[in-house]
Amino acid sequence: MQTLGLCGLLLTGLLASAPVTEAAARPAHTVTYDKYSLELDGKRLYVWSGEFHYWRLPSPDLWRDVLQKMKAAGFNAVSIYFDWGFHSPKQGVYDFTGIRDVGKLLDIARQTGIYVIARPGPYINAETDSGGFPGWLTQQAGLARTSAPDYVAAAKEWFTAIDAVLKRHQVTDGGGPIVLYQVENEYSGTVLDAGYMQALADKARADGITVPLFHNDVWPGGKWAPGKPGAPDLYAFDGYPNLFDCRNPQAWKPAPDFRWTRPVSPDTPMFVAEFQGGSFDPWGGPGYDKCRELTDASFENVFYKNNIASGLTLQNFYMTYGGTSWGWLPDPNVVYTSYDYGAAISEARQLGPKYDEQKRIGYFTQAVETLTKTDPGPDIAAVNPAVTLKTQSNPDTRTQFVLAQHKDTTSTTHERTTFPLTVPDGTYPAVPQQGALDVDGREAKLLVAGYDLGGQRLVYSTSELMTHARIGGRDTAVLYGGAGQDGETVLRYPSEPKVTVLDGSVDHAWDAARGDLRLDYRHGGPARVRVEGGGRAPLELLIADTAASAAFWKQDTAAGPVLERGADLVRTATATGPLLALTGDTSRAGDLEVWAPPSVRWVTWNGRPLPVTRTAAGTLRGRLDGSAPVTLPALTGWRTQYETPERQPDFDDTPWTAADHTTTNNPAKPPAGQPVLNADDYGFHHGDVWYRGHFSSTGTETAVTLNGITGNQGVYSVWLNGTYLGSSGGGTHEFAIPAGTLKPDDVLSVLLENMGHNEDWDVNDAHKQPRGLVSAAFTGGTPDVHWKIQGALGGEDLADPVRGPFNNGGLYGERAGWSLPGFPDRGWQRTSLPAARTEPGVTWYRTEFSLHLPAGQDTAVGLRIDDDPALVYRAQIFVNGWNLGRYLNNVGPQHVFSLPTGILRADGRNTIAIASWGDGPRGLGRVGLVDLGTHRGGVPVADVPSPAYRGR
Ligand code: IPT
Repeated sequence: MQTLGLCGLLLTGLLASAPVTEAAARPAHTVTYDKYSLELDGKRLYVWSGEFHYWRLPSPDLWRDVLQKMKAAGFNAVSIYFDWGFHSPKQGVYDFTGIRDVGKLLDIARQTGIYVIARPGPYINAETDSGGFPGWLTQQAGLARTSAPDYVAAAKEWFTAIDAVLKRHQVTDGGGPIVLYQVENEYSGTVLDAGYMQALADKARADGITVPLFHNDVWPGGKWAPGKPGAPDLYAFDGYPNLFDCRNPQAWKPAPDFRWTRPVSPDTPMFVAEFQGGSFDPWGGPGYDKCRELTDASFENVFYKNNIASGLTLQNFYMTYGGTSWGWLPDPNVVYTSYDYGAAISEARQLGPKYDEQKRIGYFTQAVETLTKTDPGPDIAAVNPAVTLKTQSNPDTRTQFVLAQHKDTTSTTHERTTFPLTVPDGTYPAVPQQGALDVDGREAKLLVAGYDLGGQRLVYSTSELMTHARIGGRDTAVLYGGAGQDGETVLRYPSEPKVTVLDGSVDHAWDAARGDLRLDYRHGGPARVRVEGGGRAPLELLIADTAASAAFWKQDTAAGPVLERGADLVRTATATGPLLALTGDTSRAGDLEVWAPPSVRWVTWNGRPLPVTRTAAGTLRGRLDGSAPVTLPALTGWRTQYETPERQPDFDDTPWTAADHTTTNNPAKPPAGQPVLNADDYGFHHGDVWYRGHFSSTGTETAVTLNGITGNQGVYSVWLNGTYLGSSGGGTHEFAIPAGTLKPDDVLSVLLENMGHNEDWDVNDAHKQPRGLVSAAFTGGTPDVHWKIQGALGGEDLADPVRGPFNNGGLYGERAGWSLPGFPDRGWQRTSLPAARTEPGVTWYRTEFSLHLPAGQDTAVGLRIDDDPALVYRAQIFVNGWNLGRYLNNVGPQHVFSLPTGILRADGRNTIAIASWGDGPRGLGRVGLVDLGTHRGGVPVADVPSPAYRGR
């Protein structure tokens, strides 16, 4: 073995002369398609895409982290909803700066080398407030998602704004990443307005969108299939076969055979725009660990391969990174703050078995080009009738793809079988010829046969092919199968080749009559076989068990493809002359082995020289460090302050808005004789809202009946002249007026939590359901009430445009800057947690802490609240002024809140402010920081601008 030294000077020179990746003028490309696949510049593409929502990760540098992790797993595309409401606090006002900088997002996607499927709605659903509609859209008379002129004008306003950014980032228009554009979303119900669909498509085209347009049908029923009035170019559908009940994570539904959908749109590729990547989880739900179990690696294995074997060549997984519905982003009926979704990449950006399985299948789709053009073939009868063998084959090359699965895809039994196989290379009556093919529990196997693997001829393999590449003149392939399972690989040669088993135990036999080299083995971790001579280029087979296969990474570089084994993640590889620059993440120290062209002699890891030795097998091997330990500080030094001054009759509400509208565009009208109280009518769309009703009582009033609409899990609390009357969970409630409470000039104070607007899935304006008070009636009198209303400071004219429309509601503390860093809380009382509640209403808790997390590492930090679930209270968690969590102590299930780095200063001072609302004995339980995952590596993360308190 030879140790390769590295000259620091030379390295510096190489790095300095590294080519600039951004070409000055980026060439335009074509995106076309036929019935088989999408084509880029005429080259077929298997689109293997993951869904990611930048608006659920409010730290732009972390967008790069997520996209690099996707790219490293073999995704060649990312599908992105653009959330109208996230960008538009007010009609005519659009913000694409800071955490809303979608131009930056699309640049990062391009730099990462991942295509973008752009989904700007206007309606997106997505378990978010109003399904992505801005709050101001509640004030339209016309039915949303139809040709109603007010709605269409607004939708066009949004397209004008977002398309101006998107059009500059199309692959067709200067080499940007966008390859497809979706209009509307699951517009497949009872309202189907073709004029509206056509108007959206026309608008996108008028705005300069030149990539193909598509729509995602809710199921493969042919809604908006090409040729129908209003239909876009491509047809796509959605599929969530295991549905959304995470309480029963083992209750699988059968895997759908989508081959029947071929005639639905016969001339466009089979395209699933959303296929289940996890599940949402509602308030009080079982939590995302259960959703991850419902859609675990075995689900991906069985269902995603089944889709491939149905002929689908565009697949997008919803979600691949879910993120956080921070602030008031969640739709109240379906989700809470976390949108982890049980996805392959967790909310805290951690990778696990689901990521590994995506990678195994994803690498396969990207390595095997013949997969992009297949027709269904006849099923093969397995000897074991519990196993079904479906086939697809490429009409040009006759490569066969054989999906071995349980006849009942929900089955958990262990089946073994052999089967007959006919490929252009001949007929094999029983495959494998030794041992058997295992279908063990919830697994499926997608086998490839009759395939030109680089310079080799693969007759068949009962191992699955993860990837292959020609590296340094040698075909290198990674095969895998379940640990301990039999594997058999047959390769065709003109003459007998030489077989060398470098690692592991592999039997080989030469069938001179056929020219078959047959390798038999058990999958383990991993075997390494060299095949040389025989009239073909040399071959190296790396035969791993499923777990061991996850350690392989592959990238394309200017010097050709490279392969690595080791590390928790290899993000990028850049070859420049003899230098291979790798970036990636490690948690524990371990070896990294690199398969690279012979020109590569030096390796850097995260910018530093990595001493490597050349192994006997000709690869390079180095040792990577693990991460340094991280200690998070305990949260101490809490200060507390009760607010809720609005309950007092002498509170000055003169600056508040008079809630005196007598008419409204909103379809919900107030009761006769009462003013419009819907908070949305007054521009207060998100979070908490206060009402103060001034009236002159006669002294005979004994009760007041209020109707407050909060959305699921909301609350409102009522005070009369400073006396607490009680609270309601939303809806109509009668509050008794205790004797002696009335005065000549009375003030009824109501604090109401708007949990968010409903989605508009059914095209019935459900998002327009009022939020706030809708009526008030007294018993024993009919006083005339004059209402004032106050929500988030400034209403639609945001007081805090940096954090945006979803960050703040109208709590006194929010309006007074108590949530912000730098607020002078020195006068507040010191407290420790858990803390008792002193009065019904809202009490704040603040503290600061410093973090000095080790440089060059990525620690995902969470904030954890724990308390007795019998105690009824709710809290909003502000970190450096950002509302990163809403906690319902008695409802759950969320106790750990992800604090994205960038918002959380990894090296600096941080402020936590928690506003707790309740009328029980507890103000706030125990609060601490938790390490949700630490790796050496990561991406550079700049602090997100977080304006501090400046006096109000
Ligand atoms: C589909 C929506 O298109 C998507 O926005 C999201 O809501 C997803 O579901 C569920 O997370 S609708 C599906 C329930 C048929």
